[in-house]
Amino acid sequence: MENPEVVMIGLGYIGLPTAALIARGGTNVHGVDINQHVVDTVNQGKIHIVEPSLDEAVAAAVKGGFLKAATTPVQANTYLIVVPTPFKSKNEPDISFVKSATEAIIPLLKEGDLYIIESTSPVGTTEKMQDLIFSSRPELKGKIHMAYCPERVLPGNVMYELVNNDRVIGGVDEDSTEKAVAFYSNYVEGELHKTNARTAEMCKLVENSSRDVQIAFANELSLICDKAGINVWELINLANKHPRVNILQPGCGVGGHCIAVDPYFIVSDYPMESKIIGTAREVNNYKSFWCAEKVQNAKLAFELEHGRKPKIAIMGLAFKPNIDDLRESPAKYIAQKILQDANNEDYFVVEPNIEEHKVFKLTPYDAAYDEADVVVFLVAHDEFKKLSFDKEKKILDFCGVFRK
Ligand code: SAJ
Repeated sequence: MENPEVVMIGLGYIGLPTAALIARGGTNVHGVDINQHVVDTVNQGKIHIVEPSLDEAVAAAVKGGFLKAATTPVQANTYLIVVPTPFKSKNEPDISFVKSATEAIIPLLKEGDLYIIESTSPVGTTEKMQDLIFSSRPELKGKIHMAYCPERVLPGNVMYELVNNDRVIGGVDEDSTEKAVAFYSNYVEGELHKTNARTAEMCKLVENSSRDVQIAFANELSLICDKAGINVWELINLANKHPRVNILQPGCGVGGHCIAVDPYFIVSDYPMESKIIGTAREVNNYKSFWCAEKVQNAKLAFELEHGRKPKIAIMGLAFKPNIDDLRESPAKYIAQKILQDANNEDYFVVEPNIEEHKVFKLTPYDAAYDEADVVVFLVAHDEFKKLSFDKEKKILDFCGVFRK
């Protein structure tokens, strides 16, 4: 490809859809990934992740000659950093991928270029990368534009939300913000909100922390109601009739790659101040542990009453309803915990959204429900809601499948 205008570093869940979107508009995009398999797959016009409509977008972009992948960057005008920011040690964010991606493009930068980080990052990361760039290229001071612009797309709806969601765009100075806004306005139909880099970084973290805190409130209520002998689903439904109350739903914990992770980016940098955010993480983690304990107790109670071990159905492994994604899934954690404490009981593990699993032997949901003495609902998949409540069984409904 001659003269790519955009270099996209990181061709994962966000980078690849974004690259395809930009290329679809007729812009030459050079995608970079350290994984050769990813590079080869993309260059064949195929995809290595599951996301509706992404396959067509990538196929069209590659066929049209607008998207090409490689393991190293080349010179362009705009560089997007969309790499993972995992944890270093316990709950401390690791920005080394952002740093190495930045180092790879430092020799390529020239006057007028635009550098954007989209990766979820601790506050101050964009400024740190600015220092890193200027430490080896001081002549670029005041001559390049740098901004932070987080994505906020929902897995499963990425191609729509990338275009239609509002974006928050924060430059290291006003010119940078303007330049980044002009760039995104070519692809995004949602509103583009201008701010500075630190606020944009914090905004992403706060959005997911806010949801985590609200879910923790619901989970805390579920523990209180369990002791008080109150149906938490009915309670929340009634409380939400108040015109200014909107409580979320309790579950078996909080999973996924974002909401259970991003709050730690705040807590690790501001431990003294982020009391509620830190406690919410603890409450949501404890909820999974509590669910596993409840199953253990139900097993023992059944054995005492019936003089035999129960057959147990574990319903759902995904991190939320109606998806096949088991990443950071509390349901998977609980299933592992239950099976690890197993003692000759018969188990049925159910996950209707996946065909097979290398650790769990899967059983169809209706057969598992029919056979089991103890049924543990971990994820409120739509299939489960078709089952009728069987009062002969001990049902542990942690996610409100039978909430009515
Ligand atoms: N959950 C509950 N109760 C609820 C709602 C959710 O227990 O009432 C649980 C789910 O079961 C799941 C977890 O919370 O385990 C997270 O699910 P989710 O649907 O809230 O979020 P994600 O991880 O699929 O996507 C989120 C979204 N962020 C927000 O809603 C603030 C998405 O917009 C972000 O782009 C994404 O994180 C991200 O990448 O940051």
